Amino acid sequence: MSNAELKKFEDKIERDVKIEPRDWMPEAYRESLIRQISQHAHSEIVGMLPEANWLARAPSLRRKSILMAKIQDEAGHGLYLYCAAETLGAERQATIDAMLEGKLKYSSIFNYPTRSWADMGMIGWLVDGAAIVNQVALQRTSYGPYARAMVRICKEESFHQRQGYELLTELVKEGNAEQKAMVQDSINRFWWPSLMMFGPHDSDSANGEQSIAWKIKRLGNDELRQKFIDITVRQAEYLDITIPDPDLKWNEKTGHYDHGPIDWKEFKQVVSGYGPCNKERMDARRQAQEEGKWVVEAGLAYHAKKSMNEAA
Ligand code: FAQ
Repeated sequence: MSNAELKKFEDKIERDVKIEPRDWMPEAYRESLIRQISQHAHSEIVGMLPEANWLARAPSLRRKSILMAKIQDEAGHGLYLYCAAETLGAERQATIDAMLEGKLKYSSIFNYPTRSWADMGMIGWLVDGAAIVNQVALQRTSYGPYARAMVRICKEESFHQRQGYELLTELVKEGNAEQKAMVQDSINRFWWPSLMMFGPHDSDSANGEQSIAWKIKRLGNDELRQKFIDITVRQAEYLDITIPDPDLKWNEKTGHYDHGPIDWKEFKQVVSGYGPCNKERMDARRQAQEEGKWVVEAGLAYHAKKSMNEAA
């Protein structure tokens, strides 16, 4: 690395010029991007599992079509993101293997079970809602392919969030007491894990400061979490359901909602492999790898033959 190269990189970051795959970049920047982008990709793919659990039990054809389209979108998001990681030299199978071996993470939220139909609405409203808040900021991330992937992903996540909220609105406004109770039970289980999606407090965020300096992350974990809470409380009021946090209250001085303490012990347990569904999720991904091997092999063989024919 020459000083001139580093200076050029820092100058681009300073002027908000995107870093592109062929540009010189510090090795630590490249590694941190591979870490974050591939974890993000894994989250999209593992995130398909809790919803797939309800596909065969959707209450109507309309709901089933929406859910199927959403799950397929998540697969697409995973693919854009694996491609973005590949532009940095991360071989796709190697990053997938790293996840299966527990060396690369995926979002903690997908290690919780989906017990009722209301959970399909709750995932759309809260999980996709939290993902959008995070990803809108990532549209301005400093690495070009990641930023561009985020633009399209955010548009689709917005549909996901709305279908979830619409599903819940129907359950609480047109449903019976049992259906309304199902929505309340669902938010009781999903509220705190949704707040954990934003990661540890900034003071405990190992990568945060450097990622913000490199403009990989544009906002800190706490600021994003607060934005999400501020948006979501009003939406919960409209649904007439209770957010399970007795300390949640509007703070006139700060212009934000204060919230109670997050259970970081639970978070650590889930990200280190001991959440309610970690084993089930990884078993399902391993099985998919095994059963899908022939598809990958057939695709690669087709591609090799096509390239040979073109070269001939
Ligand atoms: N779960 O130093 P920081 C979606 C890890 S979107 C698991 O603050 P960083 C859409 C973190 O990796 C959900 N691990 O880390 C969808 C780090 O460990 P490492 C995915 C977590 O990177 C909806 C350590 O803790 N979205 O799924 C979590 O600066 C519905 C210390 O943390 C993204 O990935 C967590 N919640 O900030 C799909 C967005 N939080 O890597 C299907 C992109 C933290 O050093 C259905 N990622 N960790 O071993 C990001 O914005 C960042 O990576 C953060 C973490 C904000 C997640």
